[in-house]
Amino acid sequence: MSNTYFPKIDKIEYEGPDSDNLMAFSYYDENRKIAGKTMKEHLRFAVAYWHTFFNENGDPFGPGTIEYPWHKSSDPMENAKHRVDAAFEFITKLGVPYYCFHDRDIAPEGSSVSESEKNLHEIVKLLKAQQEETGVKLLWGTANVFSHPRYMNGASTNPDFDVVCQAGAQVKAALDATVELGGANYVFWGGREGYMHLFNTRMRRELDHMGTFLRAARDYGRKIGFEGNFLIEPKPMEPTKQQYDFDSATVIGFLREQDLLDDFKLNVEANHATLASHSFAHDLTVAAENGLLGSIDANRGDNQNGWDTDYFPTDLYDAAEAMIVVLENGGIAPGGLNFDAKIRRNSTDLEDLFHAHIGGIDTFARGLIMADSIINDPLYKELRDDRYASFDSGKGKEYENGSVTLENLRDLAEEKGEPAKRSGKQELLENLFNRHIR
Ligand code: XUL
Ligand code: CO
Repeated sequence: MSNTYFPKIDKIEYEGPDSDNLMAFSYYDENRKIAGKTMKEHLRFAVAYWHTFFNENGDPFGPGTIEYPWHKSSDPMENAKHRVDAAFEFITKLGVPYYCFHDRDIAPEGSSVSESEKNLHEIVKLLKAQQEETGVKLLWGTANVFSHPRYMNGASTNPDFDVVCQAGAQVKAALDATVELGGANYVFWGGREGYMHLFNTRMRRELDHMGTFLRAARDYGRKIGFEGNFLIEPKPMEPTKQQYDFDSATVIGFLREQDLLDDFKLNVEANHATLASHSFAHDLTVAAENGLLGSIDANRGDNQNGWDTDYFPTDLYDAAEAMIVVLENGGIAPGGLNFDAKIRRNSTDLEDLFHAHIGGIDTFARGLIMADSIINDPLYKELRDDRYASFDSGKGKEYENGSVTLENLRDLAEEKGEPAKRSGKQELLENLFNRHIR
């Protein structure tokens, strides 16, 4: 493993909250046990190849601002090879167990389907060797079927079948790569699976095409031995004005309608949930309570504006709320917490990549500590359980079981009279939550 690109950085260690070393973890002690598992096992952190090793802080208004020393060649394949070395040097120094990629982040597109496959395969061999040497694993792979101009009208929902074929070729190769690298999950983020205007769109037809495409991908994946979860990553908009995978609830309805529930779960991203006017915890809860929480893209938006800023997560409240859902879900495995987050355009030192990840990791480690503490506060459980106690026995229980008619409800209403007021205790619960901030 190389020491070429970040020579001044040693392995990031846990030094505890009293250390003033900002190149160390204050809260993430990977071997510390919480609720019977180590922090490493709970959090399953992953580095996103595209933001951290590929994009150079470009935005829609201008080119990149950071120059990656692994991108010095004029040959994109040479750069892709150096990128593998840089990625594994970074990930091992950071000390997280996983990474995630799009096909096009790891290897450049060629001038034909087979040349693209060849490029991908060549890089996959290098990634595999690095995985074996370092023990770092692949959390998920995916295909970028949204950047190339051919996908301007969508990939699987494109009105042109020829474009659907191109998307199929890419997803097939990305599945091959994911399986070859032992990936635990495979993600579909429907970047342009939506529309820009209803006047030129047959929505029902596009949704059915998406279902057909996902079933074909599922069938191929299972055929080549992929045993992990397929994940859909909801997002309501951007780049299209209206995306079909709007939020967790919408995706669950779609999976049910398209008969995909046995193989697919959700990859919930914080900033996508907030773009859909939900909280991060809301979309996680919808997924978890339907048994479909597959994995998490950890980042955050900006309260001041609506778009997908992909900030690194630093908000302790958000992290604690998210980790409550994860703990109550019994964990996130075989998913994990992928930092689908980018440093700011004016963060131009390579060390900034470390600071960003250290901050995100510590935020979620602290969120985990707080979440465990809140869950174990008897008042937190009691207050919620008590609110529903009228359904635990008697007519309330019978109602839950479906054996109370509307006429019965009417008679019970008359018999019981006006219900007593019961406080929701919101402020008390918020204060209780704050008492667990450590
Ligand atoms: C885009 C986004 C993607 C997916 C993978 O908003 O989140 O990076 O996570 O395609
Ligand atoms: Co994402």
